[in-house]
Amino acid sequence: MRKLFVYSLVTLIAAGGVLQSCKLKKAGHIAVDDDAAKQVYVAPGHYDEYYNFVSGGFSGQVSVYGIPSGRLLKVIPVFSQNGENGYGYDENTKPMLNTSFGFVPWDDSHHTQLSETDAMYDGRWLFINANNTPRIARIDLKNFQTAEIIELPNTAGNHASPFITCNTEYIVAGSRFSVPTDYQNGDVPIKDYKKDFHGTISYIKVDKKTGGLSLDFQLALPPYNYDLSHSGKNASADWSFFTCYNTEEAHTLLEVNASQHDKDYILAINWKKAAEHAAKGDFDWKPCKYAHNVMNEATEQATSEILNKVKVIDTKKYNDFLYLIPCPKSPHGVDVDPTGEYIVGNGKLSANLPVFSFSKIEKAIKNHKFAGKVDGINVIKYEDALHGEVQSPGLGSLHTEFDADGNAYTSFFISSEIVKWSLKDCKIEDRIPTYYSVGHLSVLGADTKKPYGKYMIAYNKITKDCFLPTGPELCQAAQLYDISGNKMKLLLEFPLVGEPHYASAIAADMLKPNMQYFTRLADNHNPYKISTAQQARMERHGNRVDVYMAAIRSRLVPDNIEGIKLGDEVYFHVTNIEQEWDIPHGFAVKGNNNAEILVMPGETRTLKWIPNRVGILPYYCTDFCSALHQEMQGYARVSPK
Ligand code: CUK
Ligand code: CUA
Repeated sequence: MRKLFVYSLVTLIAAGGVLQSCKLKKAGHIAVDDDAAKQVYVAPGHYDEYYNFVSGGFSGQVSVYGIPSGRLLKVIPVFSQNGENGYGYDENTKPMLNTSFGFVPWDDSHHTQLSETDAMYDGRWLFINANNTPRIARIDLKNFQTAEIIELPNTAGNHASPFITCNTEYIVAGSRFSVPTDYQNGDVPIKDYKKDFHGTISYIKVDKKTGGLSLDFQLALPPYNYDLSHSGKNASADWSFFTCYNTEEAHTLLEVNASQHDKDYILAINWKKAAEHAAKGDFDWKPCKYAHNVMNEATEQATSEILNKVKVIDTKKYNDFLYLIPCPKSPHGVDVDPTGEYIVGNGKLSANLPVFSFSKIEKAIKNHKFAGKVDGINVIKYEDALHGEVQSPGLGSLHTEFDADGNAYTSFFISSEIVKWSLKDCKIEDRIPTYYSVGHLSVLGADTKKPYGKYMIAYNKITKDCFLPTGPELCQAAQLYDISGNKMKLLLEFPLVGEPHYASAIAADMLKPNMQYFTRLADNHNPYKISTAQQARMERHGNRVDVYMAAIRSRLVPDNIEGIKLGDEVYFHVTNIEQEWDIPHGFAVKGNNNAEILVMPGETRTLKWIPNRVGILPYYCTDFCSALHQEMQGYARVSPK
């Protein structure tokens, strides 16, 4: 009977989502204030105030928008090969996509996080997760390039990731899918889920100076789905919080079987204490395989190594640092407010929105007041942790963000709206529709202790009639709201790349002073670099041919290459010897079934070519770089063996 009820609730909610998204607005039917255009118009010669780093979802990349204009400034390739600039195709960056499974050309990225010092952005790095083949990437904000990628062993569905602690001590990552660990025999019947499957949470250390990532330790946990995470601030700075759904431990028909429990959990972890256990030796070294890829700045060449063991803390044995807090009903996001006191659990299927109090949680722990234990982990009573509930705010709450004035903003996927409420008394203050089905929100700066406020962006899943139709496949949409007054105001709608999940925004003034405009040739230590056109040459070693090529307006040197034979492996090492900002050169050779490349000033990039046809194959610069760009061409002669 209960099952039937839950099933119909789920169906109803699913249907509700469809109904809502079919309630199409008609072009021109949304009221926007007369001055909206003025607020988002950035005139030629002027810049946007914020960079907005938006996860690309199934594209695997990060896109960078200017706010308030909503203009797309750049796509930063991270977890997918990128046809625009050769990332993942050229010999220099290919190793960035290596994993313990081999080369993975495309992944799914969900959450961005900016590095912080004292719970404020410091403008150094941006982190993002790969969901499918579990990895975390670090992007260097001085050149907007992916600098490092580390794979996570014992993990599947790296979704509760990469959430950082407030001095960027650790990146925290939780597994959405429980699986047999890498050190078990994985060939087990799936029906033995409860016995043989495990959840894993990882703590990845970030080097203070270099940003370098290293996997410090992991926690072995009950087989729930660890969906999302957030770190504490101020009093709660030593804590990270995770949502757990599927506490039913179901492995089939999750839409019904994982919706049975009235309450699932928020898992609160004192990471400082956990790290002390790891330092004390309260762990087992477990064998596993995972990749660590690093881009060497001086040579612009990536290296990839496979590591083979990790410290795992068994939480059945050591559990004086983690606690479960009941949270209704299949929670998605868990969000900590700028003071660090309030923790919001976004129950997707829950009627009310619970707000927990960190000081109350601390008190319950101090007084050893628990409702019982699950898998050795103490459970705090719902009422003992609860600050209050926002009553019937909307349907399908996913994520909550905060401004600096004690207000929270929650996204509701099913009722397609954003609800603003007050943290202090959990009273609803305002609501505004989204077009359509909002996922994540970003109140600019909301994950610091002092949000910028001013603007909020909704990242929506369904577009329908927002823009001119483009056939069956539509881009997804963002909406920009003014939140400086009591009422939220819609200002702008703009299209996105891939699927936006979480996004981070930083004041542009913070990044501009450290921006690197081009590589000085003297700082380029790539072994295949040449510094002048005179150094251009071709070298043969067996069937390997190395062409050291210079690109400069408006020549490719050498421009005639003879002596290549069928069966050769040809490497074009193209150095762009320009020493001026914003003069890239491209390089493509006819019929190369590998790739093309794009080379920034002062850099060297290597393109591999295995010619498979006898004849004259032209090559040329693919980026219009001067009035004589069309003259920037050459011929390669391929002869029989
Ligand atoms: S998730 Cu996408 S709407 Cu992957 Cu953060 Cu919630
Ligand atoms: Cu170089 Cu066109």
